[in-house]
Amino acid sequence: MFDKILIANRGEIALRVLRACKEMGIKTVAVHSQIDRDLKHVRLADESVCIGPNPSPKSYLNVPAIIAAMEITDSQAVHPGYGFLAENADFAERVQKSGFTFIGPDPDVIRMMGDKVEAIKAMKKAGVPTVPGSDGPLPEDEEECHAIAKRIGYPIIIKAAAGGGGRGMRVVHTEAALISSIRVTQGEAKAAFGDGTVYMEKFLQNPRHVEVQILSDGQGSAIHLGDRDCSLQRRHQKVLEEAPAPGIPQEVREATYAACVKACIDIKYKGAGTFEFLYEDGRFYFIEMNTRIQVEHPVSEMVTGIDLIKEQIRVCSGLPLSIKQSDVIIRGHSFECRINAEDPKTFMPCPGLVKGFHAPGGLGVRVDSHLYNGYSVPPNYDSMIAKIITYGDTREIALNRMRNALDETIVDGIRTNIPLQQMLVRDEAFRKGGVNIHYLEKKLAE
Ligand code: MV4
Repeated sequence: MFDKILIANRGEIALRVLRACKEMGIKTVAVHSQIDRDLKHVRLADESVCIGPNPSPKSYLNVPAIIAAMEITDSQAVHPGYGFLAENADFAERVQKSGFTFIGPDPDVIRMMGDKVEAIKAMKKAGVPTVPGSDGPLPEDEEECHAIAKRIGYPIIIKAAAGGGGRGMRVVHTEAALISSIRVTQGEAKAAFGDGTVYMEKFLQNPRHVEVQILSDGQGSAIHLGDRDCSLQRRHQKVLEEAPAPGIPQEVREATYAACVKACIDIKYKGAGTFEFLYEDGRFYFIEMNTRIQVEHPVSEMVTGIDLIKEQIRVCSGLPLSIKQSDVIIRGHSFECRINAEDPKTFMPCPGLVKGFHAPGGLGVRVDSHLYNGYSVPPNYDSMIAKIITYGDTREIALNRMRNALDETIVDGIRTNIPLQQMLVRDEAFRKGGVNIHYLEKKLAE
């Protein structure tokens, strides 16, 4: 097992990783930008290193500074958290070539999943259900593109191979709009990612976003930890997540899990990973794989009792998983509300001084947050300041606990999206379960 881990992130996830390290008896190194010197995890870490000025490219994305910090602190491994360098194959490779361990899959696996065309190809080969599509990059020839679209059937969606997470996509409803849409998407993809490769899929009109959590040791063993429903989102930013996804037939889920586990073994996946699916009319359709720990991982931890960060660290140190599939029992229900420092109506970020923070509590309530009284939310980074997670034996109990937890939370001094979350947990359709990816934006438009 590692003796010392460097945490290449900030905020709540850096604190989450630090807590896992402390439980495992692993020493910690925090790296931070200038403005982040008073972050909670920096105070709690065994050592800390300032890696640069506030803008992310000069600090949390500054690869030479992070590698240098690993060298001077004699760290053995780096945990990237989510965002920043978490899915950067070149970073993972630089870490390896410097003689350290990247806590995540191998660079070539990160690279393959970063190319959505390659990812879909690998998953389809492993038997994971995918969206009917071009099964590869679109050809230059216009007639061939028309033929592919006709075979799939309109509406279709053009996606950038280097995109993902909602970047570089365009829906096409008619044959007349096809070629210009392809050209515009190619141009945008080239400008945004340096790669103009695009592919085509059938556009699913009213799906849910359901994802499967996996853990894999890269040595032939992989397990799943069930699914999460992340359909409540705005502009591709998730707002409220839950586990398990409500109302999905057990045999449909089990078949999907089995395919995900097989795919992990096929590609020698190492660490924690998420298969993203669209779920419509009783069927799963793979769209992307995320090779990082995700923001919403706690809801899977709550319904399985498994510490995903500790398992990530274990398998990346070369140990086998501490649990086998038969040890994973999905029990009860969990919700997560993301609390952002933003205006609840305009969604504009609202950084500033937190004069008072009162966290909710009680049975089945978990708060993952780096907030404290007197903390100042900097304007330089993501506006998420806390995650409130609840658990209950039933969906209704967990949801009522969330309603009460939100009602007792106080964040004084800055505006937050708590009023939006309070509205959502009282929403009739959401309380019923199974709303689709368009529900929140439609409701906000009303
Ligand atoms: C789709 C789709 C419908 N059909 N693909 C958006 C984020 C990226 N991960 C994939 N996305 C979508 N891909 C097909 N073939 C609809 C979306 C989509 C979406 C997906 C998940 C959660 C929210 C979404 C909001 C708008 C569009």
